[in-house]
Amino acid sequence: MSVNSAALLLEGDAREVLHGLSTRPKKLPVRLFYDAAGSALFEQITELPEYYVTSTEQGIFERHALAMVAAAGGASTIVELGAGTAKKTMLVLRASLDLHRRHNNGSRHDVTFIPVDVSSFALGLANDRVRSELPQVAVHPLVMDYTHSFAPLSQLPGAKLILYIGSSIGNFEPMAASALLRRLRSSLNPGDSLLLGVDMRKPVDVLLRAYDDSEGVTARFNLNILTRINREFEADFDLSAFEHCVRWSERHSRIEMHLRSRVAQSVRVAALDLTVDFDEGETIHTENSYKFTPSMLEAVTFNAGFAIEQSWSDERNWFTVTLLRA
Ligand code: AVI
Repeated sequence: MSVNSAALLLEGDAREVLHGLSTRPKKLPVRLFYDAAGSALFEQITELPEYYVTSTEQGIFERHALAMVAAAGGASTIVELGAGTAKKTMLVLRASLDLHRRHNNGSRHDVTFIPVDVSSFALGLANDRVRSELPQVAVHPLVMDYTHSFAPLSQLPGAKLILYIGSSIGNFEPMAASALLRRLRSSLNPGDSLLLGVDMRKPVDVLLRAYDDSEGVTARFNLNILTRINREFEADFDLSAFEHCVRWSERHSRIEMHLRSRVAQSVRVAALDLTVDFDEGETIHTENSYKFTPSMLEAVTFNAGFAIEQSWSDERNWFTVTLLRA
């Protein structure tokens, strides 16, 4: 059977892995990074001094969370897409509680938090953290793949504030980013708003260091995708025969992560009945991380039907949190 007809019989990850390893340049879907080991490595990345993304965005929330929540009209339901360890979210929830306390004399469960993720493990962590640190907040985790549908969000009562932070939108190509935001917008009601965190362009050496850190955590994060394919698709990738490789693409305004084959080699992926041949130096493209200019941000959000209401940034303008209205 040819690769193309075999691909028709497969679904989801299997189909994409087969397709990605059979095309040139080779590629793998970015979501495969986030198994338990990959998610733990990503948490380590967020603590690295070189990975300015998390600390810079955190600083913006520390300074402006109250202004953000007030500008969003004091929505009492806060939805977070992609539940992380919720550090920044805690700042928004605290600000929201503050605002409600001032207006409603602090009645219990004024604020509802809905973390949304495909991983129930990630949701469990977010749930535990919010419940133990902010017992006044009602938490209702929602297991959902928001890259496909936002339909359940339109059923939620009352005005909502959606958080899509951490520059996760930067891992989508601009057209796909607009399409995702457009789907999100169609599930919002009048009065709902979106806080979107995006990473901005900055000196290339800063970007390269952020994605190729001195401790090699990002390299391990990148290589972990091969460990996952070995486990889930019975492959025999030898991790020592690949190296982490980071490039800046000026044309696309994005950081690219690749895995470069150190030697000419063949890799067997038994579960897909596939043999993958690599030339020496050939790469698998594993991730794009777009870095925005103000006009890129405007285009991506405008194409999704959103209007930018207000933006907050750090003093270096390295990161922007934008409040969008449908
Ligand atoms: C999740 N995402 C926003 C991260 C980023 O910066 O693009 C993923 C990441 N990849 C390598 N380091 C961090």
